[in-house]
Amino acid sequence: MTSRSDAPAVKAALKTQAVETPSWAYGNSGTRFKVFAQPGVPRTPQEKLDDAARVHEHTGVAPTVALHIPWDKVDDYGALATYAKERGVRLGTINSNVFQDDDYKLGSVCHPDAAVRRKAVAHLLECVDIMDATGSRDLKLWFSDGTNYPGQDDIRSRQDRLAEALAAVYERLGDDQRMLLEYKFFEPAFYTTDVPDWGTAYAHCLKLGDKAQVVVDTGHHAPGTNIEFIVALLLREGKLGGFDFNSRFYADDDLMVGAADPFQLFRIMYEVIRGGGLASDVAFMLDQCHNIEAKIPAIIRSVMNVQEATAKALLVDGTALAEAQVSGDVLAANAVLMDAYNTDVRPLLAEVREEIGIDPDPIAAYHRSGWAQKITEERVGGTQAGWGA
Ligand code: PSV
Ligand code: MN
Ligand code: MN
Repeated sequence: MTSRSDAPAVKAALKTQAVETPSWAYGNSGTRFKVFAQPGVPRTPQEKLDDAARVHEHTGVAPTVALHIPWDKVDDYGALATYAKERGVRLGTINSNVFQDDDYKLGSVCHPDAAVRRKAVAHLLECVDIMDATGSRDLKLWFSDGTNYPGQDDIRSRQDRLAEALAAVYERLGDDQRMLLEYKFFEPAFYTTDVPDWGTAYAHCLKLGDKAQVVVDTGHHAPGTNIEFIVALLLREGKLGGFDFNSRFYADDDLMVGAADPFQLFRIMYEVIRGGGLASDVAFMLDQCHNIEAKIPAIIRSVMNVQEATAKALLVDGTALAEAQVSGDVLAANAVLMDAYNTDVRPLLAEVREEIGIDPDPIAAYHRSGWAQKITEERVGGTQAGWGA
């Protein structure tokens, strides 16, 4: 950990942080009540990459883009990777989708029918093929599997089926590839969910091996859950693969990260730094939907929110904190954290941006760039992000 006077080290750490943006955040999205279409949204995976390249250009720290298959289905993933590279970004995590087919009404990899399970596993294996073509390191697995009523299916058998499917996919991973298992406590299933919490994800990943890691989506916990504790614990066990960042007021709201509770984001980033997770393989991904706000500036804002929380966490005076903790000075220890949290880090981040040769105000720079006008004129009939498509 750095001390407060260690500005060059703080700046260096901020320059190396990378935030992955999700392809689906660039498309139209909404709730089950209404999708409000926006002018200029991407019509193709390539156009999503064009937009992601703007986010990277203006923030300097968003070099990769997560894909969601089949929302981003193309014939040639190698060509898509080249397309991304030519625009200064790379393809990142491959997100699987075994939740939108009619076949998955009773589940995917946990479905009672072996034929449906085979179909789901085939999709997951296809995602690894795609990773081979794109050069992606991570496969993100989220299962909507679960039940709605007590007795609907056997909880233990479903865990057995899950373990079997995960093992098949794990086997297929290359040496440099990982699987990130995401948990979510409810929705769309309302009684049991087959991967509802970090403990379940951790237990499966532990059995599978080093290439299986847990991903923490910040919107996937019961209200009041201490997410930073989970982060600290998973990092300590070497099992934190990454984050799906977003914020929530109620459930899986998928709002801009740091919007609902910037203090929580700071506490999470503090534990990341404390556990050595900043300069490691932990993936910092966004998983958001911009239902009513303009998408590209919202994603830029989200990246900046992650940076601000990170900067504040880097400013925690580790020496003073340790002294206060050892001496049992509860108030002094808390004050050290709050001092860092209450620091206005925007001037520091503006300097960081100038030092890497970008505009100190990414949102203003985006608005000045004319990109929004250009895509509004050129793109007619943008697609939905995938939800409800
Ligand atoms: C599920 O709610 C989830 O968080 C998973 O990561 C999905 O893949 C993603 O949403 C899609 O937005
Ligand atoms: Mn997620
Ligand atoms: Mn979610």
